[in-house]
Amino acid sequence: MALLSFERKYRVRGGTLIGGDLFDYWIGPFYVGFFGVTTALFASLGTALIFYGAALQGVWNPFLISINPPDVSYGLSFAPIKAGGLWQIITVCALGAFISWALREVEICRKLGIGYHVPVAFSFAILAYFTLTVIRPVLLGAWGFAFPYGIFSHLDWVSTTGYEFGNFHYNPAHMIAVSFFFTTCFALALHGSLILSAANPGKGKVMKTPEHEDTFFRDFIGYSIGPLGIHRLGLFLALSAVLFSAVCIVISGPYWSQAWDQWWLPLWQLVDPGSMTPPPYPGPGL
Ligand code: 07D
Ligand code: 07D
Ligand code: U10
Repeated sequence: MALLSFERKYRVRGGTLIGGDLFDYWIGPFYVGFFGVTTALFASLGTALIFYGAALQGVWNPFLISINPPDVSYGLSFAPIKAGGLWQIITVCALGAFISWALREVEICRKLGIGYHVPVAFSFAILAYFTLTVIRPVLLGAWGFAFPYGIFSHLDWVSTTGYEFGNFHYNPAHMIAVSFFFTTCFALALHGSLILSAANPGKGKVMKTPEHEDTFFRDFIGYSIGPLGIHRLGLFLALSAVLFSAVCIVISGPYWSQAWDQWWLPLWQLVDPGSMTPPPYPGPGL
């Protein structure tokens, strides 16, 4: 069925989680729904407040706009608008928009009768953001530990936070997350290239079947995970990457507050009891 006639057939009422028929319609290509409206409201309020913050600071260079969280001295209380309160409201808007976006995905899945894999996957991204801006700051006792909303300023936060723990690469969960990210790219490159090699063989040539794809990997490494399996693997790899990212940052501070290379000492001494204890990390900049 051609895509446009399919859309006409499936675009019927029902499947909404809330609001019944109220927002159960489309605007152009976009499904609206109750959560489309809440997304639009949260996103426009959040964006407007970022512009308001930019106006307050007189900064209009898009790279330099930065809405900063309150100073650590405010702890977990509400801060004045110009001293981090704006960041707090924008965080509520961002979470409202992201969660609405996920729920709008759920409604679309219900209309189509497909699984909830896409909203489940997106909720891992939301979890990572929630960990950075809510869970870890709450565990550390101040909103000031969250990252600022700015293109360059959030990079400064990642760098400073990393060096607070010496060499952040020694964080074991960061290692696992990075390895999952690398593996995700590797798997996508293998999958994209394999599909194109069979399904898009070039002008005048006959398209090959999934059996050809399976046989390539059986010939090559003795095993094929299969056409469904590779998508399960891809989802697993990508979600694990994000999950371990959330873990790597939430343990930095709440669980471990020294340089991360020190975490390895007990393990190191277990493997080689006679080994010298390496000197403690000398601190950033040395
Ligand atoms: C390609 C889908 C499209 C999405 C895009 C992002 C905005 C921000 C807001 C001016 C893959 C749209 C951007 C709406 C404009 C204002 C106030 C997704 C695709 C194109 N980062 N980060 C970027 C965000 C964090 C880090 C780029 C968001 C953590 C590093 C973009 C969040 C840490 C680098 C961006 C977030 C971190 C970046 C490209 C939220 C750890 C880069 C993103 C809400 C995760 C890279 C200048 C991209 C860069 C980059 C957005 C969080 C680290 C501006 C929205 C705190 C090290 N980040 N980031 O392609 O070039 O994503 O930075 O959590 O090197 Mg970041
Ligand atoms: C948080 C994004 C959520 C996004 C959402 C959607 C919009 C709408 C609209 C486009 C999690 C937003 C949508 C706004 C846009 C339109 C229309 C994703 C999020 C909800 N690191 N490191 C990571 C590497 C170093 C440090 C994660 C590599 C240094 C800190 C990942 C290297 C030091 C933190 C990672 C490296 C350091 C991290 C990020 C290499 C700095 C974190 C991915 C090769 C000196 C962060 C949860 C992620 C983290 C994180 C990779 C180096 C510090 C595993 C490959 C040694 C402080 N690093 N890192 O989490 O875990 O995505 O965050 O050197 O906080 Mg690291
Ligand atoms: C995959 C796949 C597969 C496919 C695929 C894909 C994965 C095998 C069959 C999909 C993959 C691709 C297409 C590849 C490219 C994708 C990427 C690289 C990922 C990154 C994507 C982007 C960068 C694009 C991002 C664009 C977005 C998110 C669209 C932006 C849209 C809007 C701002 C509108 C959002 C709609 C909403 C909120 C609901 C409906 C609401 C409206 C239309 C507005 C109505 C508003 C109200 C009622 C309230 C009033 C509010 C107002 C007026 C303010 C509005 C404010 C705004 C901020 C808009 O595996 O198969 O192929 O294709």
